[in-house]
Amino acid sequence: MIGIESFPNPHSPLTNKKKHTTMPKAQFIDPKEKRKAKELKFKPIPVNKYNKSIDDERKNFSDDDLKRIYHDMAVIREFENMLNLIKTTGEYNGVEYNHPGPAHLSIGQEAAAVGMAYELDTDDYIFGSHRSHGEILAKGLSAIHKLSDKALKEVMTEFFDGVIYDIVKKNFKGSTKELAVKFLLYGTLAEIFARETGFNKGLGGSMHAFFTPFGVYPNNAIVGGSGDIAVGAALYKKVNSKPGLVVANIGDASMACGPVWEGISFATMDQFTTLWEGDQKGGLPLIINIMNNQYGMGGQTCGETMGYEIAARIGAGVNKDQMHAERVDGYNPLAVIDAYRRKKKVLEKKQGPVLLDVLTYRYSGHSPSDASSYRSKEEVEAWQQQDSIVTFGEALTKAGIATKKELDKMVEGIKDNTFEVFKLAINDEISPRMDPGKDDVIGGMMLSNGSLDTVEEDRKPDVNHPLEENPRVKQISKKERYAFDKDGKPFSKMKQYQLRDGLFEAIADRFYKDPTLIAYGEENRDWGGAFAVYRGLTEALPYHRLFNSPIAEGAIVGTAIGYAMCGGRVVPEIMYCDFLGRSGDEVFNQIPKWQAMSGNMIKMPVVLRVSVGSKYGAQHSQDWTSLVAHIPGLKVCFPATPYDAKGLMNAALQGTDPVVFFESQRIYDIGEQFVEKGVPAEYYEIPFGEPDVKVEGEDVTILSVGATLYRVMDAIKTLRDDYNMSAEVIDARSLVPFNYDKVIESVKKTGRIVITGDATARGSFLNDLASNVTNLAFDYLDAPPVVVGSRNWITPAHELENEFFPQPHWIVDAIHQRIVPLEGHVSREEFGDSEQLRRNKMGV
Ligand SMILES: Cc1ncc(C[n+]2csc(CCOP(=O)(O)OP(=O)(O)O)c2C)c(N)n1
Ligand SMILES: [Mg+2]
Repeated sequence: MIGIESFPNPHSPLTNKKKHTTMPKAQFIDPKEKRKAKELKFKPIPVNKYNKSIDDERKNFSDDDLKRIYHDMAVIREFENMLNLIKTTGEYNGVEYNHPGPAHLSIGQEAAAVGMAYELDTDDYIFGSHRSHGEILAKGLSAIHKLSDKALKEVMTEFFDGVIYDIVKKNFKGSTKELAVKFLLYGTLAEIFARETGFNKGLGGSMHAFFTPFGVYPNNAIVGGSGDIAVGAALYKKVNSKPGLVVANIGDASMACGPVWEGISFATMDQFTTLWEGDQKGGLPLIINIMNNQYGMGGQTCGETMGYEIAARIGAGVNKDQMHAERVDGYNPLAVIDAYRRKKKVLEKKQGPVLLDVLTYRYSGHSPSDASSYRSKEEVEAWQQQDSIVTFGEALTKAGIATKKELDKMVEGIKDNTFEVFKLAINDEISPRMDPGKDDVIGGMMLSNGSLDTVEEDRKPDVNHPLEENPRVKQISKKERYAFDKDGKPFSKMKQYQLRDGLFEAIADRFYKDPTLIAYGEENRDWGGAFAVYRGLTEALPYHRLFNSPIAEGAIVGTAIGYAMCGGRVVPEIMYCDFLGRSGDEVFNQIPKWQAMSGNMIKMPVVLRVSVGSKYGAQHSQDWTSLVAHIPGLKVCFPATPYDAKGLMNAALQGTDPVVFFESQRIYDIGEQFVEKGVPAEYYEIPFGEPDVKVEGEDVTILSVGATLYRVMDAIKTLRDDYNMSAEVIDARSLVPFNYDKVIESVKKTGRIVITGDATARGSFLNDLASNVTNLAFDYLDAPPVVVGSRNWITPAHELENEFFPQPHWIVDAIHQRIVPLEGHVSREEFGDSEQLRRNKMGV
C-alpha cells in the first residue's frame, strides 16, 4: 500500500506545454534569500478616514440616489421595527400575530447594510449570517434599482413559477419596480414566517433566507459559516471567469470562528498570483465585510472577547497586501459606499481579497428576549443620538436635497407598505404553510437526484492535452482489468488495474466533460493526491482545476459548498477520514442542508472524497461512515472493488447531490476480483443505494461495508472448507440511500445474517442495518442479525490492529456463538451475552 510517507513524488517531464504550464511548480526556495536579516513592515491601516460632506458628494450622486439611500435605510428600519413589535408585543399596528421563530434584528445597522449593497450588481453575491434581514433588503432594493423592468418581470415570473409574483400582482398596484419592492418584502417576510410562499418555501426561515436572482446568497445561522462558503463562491467566479464579486458579511464576534480564519487562509493563497495563469491569475474577487456592531450576543469584542481592538487589524497578518484592510464608519452610508467604490477597483485589478471593518451598532437586543443586561442604557442612547437615518435625513434637508416633509411622507409610505405586506404574509389562505407530512415534501427536497453530464453546457473544459495522450491513461491501458489470469493466478500488483485507477478514470473523464469541475485538497496536485489517485492529472489540468489547498479541512469543504451553490461541480478531498472532525460543521450542517433549506433553489453537486486509513493509530484509522450516514441530506457510499469504485464515482459525478465518497487506504491497490470481464474502459454508472451480491450462497448472509469485504472473503473460505457452510456475501456499496430488497431476499433464503464493517460497533450504521433487517425480515430469521464491528476503543497501533478491526475468525466465531453452532469450532473472540453486557456496562 502506498502511504503518504512512502509515495514517490511523481514529477514527470514537461511534455505538453500548451495553454498552461504542465510542469510541477518550480519555485526555488533560496536559503541565501530566506535567511537574510530584515524587518517586516506593515502599512498603516486607515480607520474612519472618510471625511466628505454631502455637498462634496453631490457630484458623485444624484439627488434621487441620495434619497434612495435614505429610503432603503428606512425600509429596513420599519421592517425590523415590525418584527420587534411582533416579538415583544405580539402585534403590529393593532394586528395580532405570534411569531415563535427567531428574529435577530439589525435596528441601528441600516447604513452599514445599505452602504454595502449600494454599489453591488446582481452579479455580485452577498452571503451573511443570522442577522441578515437588513442585508437581504438592502441588496434586493439595490438589485431592483439596477435591473430593467423587463428583467425584473422575468425574475418574478420565473421564480417558483410566479407564485409570489401572482400574490403581489393580485394585491398591489404600481409600476414594475414598485411591485418588485413588494415582492422583495413579501418573499422575505413570508420566509421568516415559514410560509410556503416565502423565498425558500418557508424551509429556510429568518436566519437562512435568501434570494439568488438578486444576488442574495445563503445566510447562515451557524455564525461564521459564510466565512468559507463565500470564498468558494469567489473561487467559482475566478475559475469560471464569471462576472461579479462576492461579499461575506461576518459579525465582529464571528471573526473568531475557525471557518472564517480557514476561509481567509484559503482566499489569500499565494498560488492565485504565483502559479495560476491566464484569466485565472490574480486575487479572489472577495470582500470580507465585518458587520461590526461591537457585540457578540453580549460579549464585547473590543475589550473582552477578542484582541484585535480594531477588527481591520486582522488583515495585516494575512498577506502582504494586508487584505487592503480598512475600518469604515458604518454609521454613514456614504462612507461605506465610498469604500466599496474604491475596493471594487482593487478587485477589478485582481488584487483581492479585501477586508472591510464596517463599524456600526445595534439598538435592538441580540434577539427580542435579550434584556441588554450587558450594556448600559447610556451607551445605547449615545449611539441612538447619532442615529444614521436621522443624521443622514438631516444632512439631506440641510443640503436642500429633500424637505423634512418629503422624507416624512416617504417614511409614511414605507410604513403603509410594510403593514400591507405584513397582513398578506400572515394570511393563512394567501400565505399557507407547507404540509410536511403530505407526499413527504421535505423528504422530496432533501436530494435532487439529477443527472447531468456537465453542469455548464457550451463551454469547453480547460485541459492541457487530449486525455488519450495522458501518461497515466497510457499506463493504465496496459493493465489487466481483471485481477486473475485464465488459470486463476493473480497478475502482479503492478500489472493489475487497481481501485485507484478506477477512481482516476471516472474523475479524469468528468474533467474532460464538465468545464466547471475542479478538485482540490491537501497535496492534490504535484503529489498526485496522498494515495496516488490523481497521479497524471497534474499533467492534464491547469492549476485552477486541480490544486493544493491549505491545510484547512473546514475550508476545503466549505469553499466547495460555495462553489457548488453558484453552479459548479467540485471534488474536495479529506486526506484521512479522521480529519472530518475538522470540517464537522461543513459536513454536518452545511452541505447536507442547503438543497432543502433553499426550497430546492440550490443544487449541491459536491463529491467529498474521504480516505479511511489504517496503520497510523487512533487519529488516522477511524471509519466514520456511520457519523455521516446519520446526517439527512447526504448520499454516502463506500465501494470496495475497482469496478464499483469507478461506477459509483461516475454516478456521483453525474449527480446533483452531495456525496460523501469513502475510500479505504487498505485497498487502493486492489485488483478487480469479482467481475470476470474486468472493469470496462468505457463509461458506466452504478446506481446509488444498490447493494451487490458478490458471492452467492445458501446458509448464511454476510453483509459487509467497505474494505471488510476481503476479510469476509477469507471468512467464507473457512466456513466452506471447515464447516461446509455456504455463505452469500453482499457488499453494501452504498449506505445512503440503501435498498433493502436484495438483503431481504437473501435472508429469506439463508435465514441468517451477519453485518460487518470497520466502524466501531456502538451507535453504528451497522446496527441500523441490523435493526432494519430485523423489522423487515423477522419472520424469515432463525436468529437476530449479528453485528461484527470494530471494538469501541481507540484504534491501536498497526501491530495491535487485528484486535480492533473485525477479523475473518470473528465472523466465524459470531456465527458459531449467536446463530448456529459450528461443529468442532473453537472460538477465539467472545460474542456471548455476558461479554456484550459487560462491554456495554463498561462503555467500551
Ligand atoms: C457556531 C455558532 N456558535 C454560536 C452561535 C450562537 N450565536 C448566535 S449569534 C451569536 C453572536 C454573534 O455575534 P456576531 O458575529 O458579532 O454577530 P451579531 O450577532 O453581532 O450580528 C452567537 C454566539 C451560533 N449561532 N453559531
Ligand atoms: Mg456583532
